[in-house]
Amino acid sequence: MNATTQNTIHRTCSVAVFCAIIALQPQKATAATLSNGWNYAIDSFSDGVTGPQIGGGAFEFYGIAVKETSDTAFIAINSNLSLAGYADTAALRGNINYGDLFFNFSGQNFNTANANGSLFGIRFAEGNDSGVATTGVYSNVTAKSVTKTNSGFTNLNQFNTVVASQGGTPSMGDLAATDPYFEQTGNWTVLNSIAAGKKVGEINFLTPATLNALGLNFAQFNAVGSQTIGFSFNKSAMPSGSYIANFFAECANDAIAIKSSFEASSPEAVPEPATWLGTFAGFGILGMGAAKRKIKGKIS
Ligand SMILES: [Ca+2]
Ligand SMILES: [Ca+2]
Ligand SMILES: [Ca+2]
Repeated sequence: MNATTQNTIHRTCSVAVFCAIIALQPQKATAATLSNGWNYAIDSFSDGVTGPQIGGGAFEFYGIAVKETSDTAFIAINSNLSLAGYADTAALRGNINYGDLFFNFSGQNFNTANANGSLFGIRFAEGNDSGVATTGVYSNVTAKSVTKTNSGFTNLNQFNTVVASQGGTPSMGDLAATDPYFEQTGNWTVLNSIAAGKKVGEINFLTPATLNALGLNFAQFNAVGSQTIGFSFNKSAMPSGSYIANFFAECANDAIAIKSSFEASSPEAVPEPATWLGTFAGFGILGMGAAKRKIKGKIS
């Protein structure tokens, strides 16, 4: 092997290592964006599809934010889509509305969590095509697609391709548009609506004044959609820990996901039994060790 060949190999390796490091860097905006206790996921402002208009139309979603106290979770959405939905006689129930808001604490991708029935969901749009009867918080949720009956996209790849071809930038809030968390291809694979679930709590809508008093401020991120929708629910309806939450339009004309976490609902909560057992076991071992040392000390 001559020096030139060696040098080429060396450079090729360096580039490969460099690329591997770059690939390990998190995608833009995956880190929590915190302000006044709210965690924001800001979406692309140019990926809402409204007929031929890409960006800024009736289906543009700008952001979602989450805040919590010891017992209450607050959700806020900034968007151009009203809670009444977009009137369309061709759409199921006469409007293309928000789908439902999903929470996934399982660490699995959306389809796997859905297959396991481990999703949680919130129906917040009364006029949408949710499979559950009333607004509220649901556990043991399974999800369905309602894009076909709402003049929507067949799959996410189709949405991403249409947006990019018209000069828009598709994104999924805290996730990249092509993140494998969601199925990208196939027929009617955008699961955007609750099919079934068990009701475990109610939601309470929050006025703009209440949201302001809670320190919500989408405008600091230039998220200036015409609608700001807010609601709260009791955290006892959901687990604590890290989650990915997301919602789509019923037509999948825009969508946002946020990565966040809930603290345990009561900060004074006693340790789990397993923790106590572990602690006693630890004391036991320490005690035995001390006893052995004593005995050893006496013998020697
Ligand atoms: Ca958007
Ligand atoms: Ca509908
Ligand atoms: Ca989006």
